[in-house]
Amino acid sequence: MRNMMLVMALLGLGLVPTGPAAAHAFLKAAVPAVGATVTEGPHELRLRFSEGVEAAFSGVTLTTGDDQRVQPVTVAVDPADSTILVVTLTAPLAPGLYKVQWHVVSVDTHKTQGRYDFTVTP
Ligand SMILES: [Cu+2]
Repeated sequence: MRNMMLVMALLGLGLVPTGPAAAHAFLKAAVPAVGATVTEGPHELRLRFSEGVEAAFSGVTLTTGDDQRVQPVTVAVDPADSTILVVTLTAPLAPGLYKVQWHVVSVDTHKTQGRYDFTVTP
């Protein structure tokens, strides 16, 4: 009984890998890519997940290497593909390190979250 409750709690946190059938939304790809170094400052970020995500309960926080928040114009689900979150920026990103933190609720209502960095060089 106690073990079952622990499993349920961990499932709620998205910490138990339960295979493709569970359909949690994990980050599959991103533009700029996870860990990438790009030479042109992007004007948007695209995060592709393994499942469709719910825009109302999903978000992306972008900060610079020295923890300054970069406020996007919008964070929205791509109208053509519900597995993609699009972060539209006010201007192309200046050179520097950027940290992306994401949290999503997939269409099956499960929460997942993660983070990655990328770098813009002059
Ligand atoms: Cu799930």
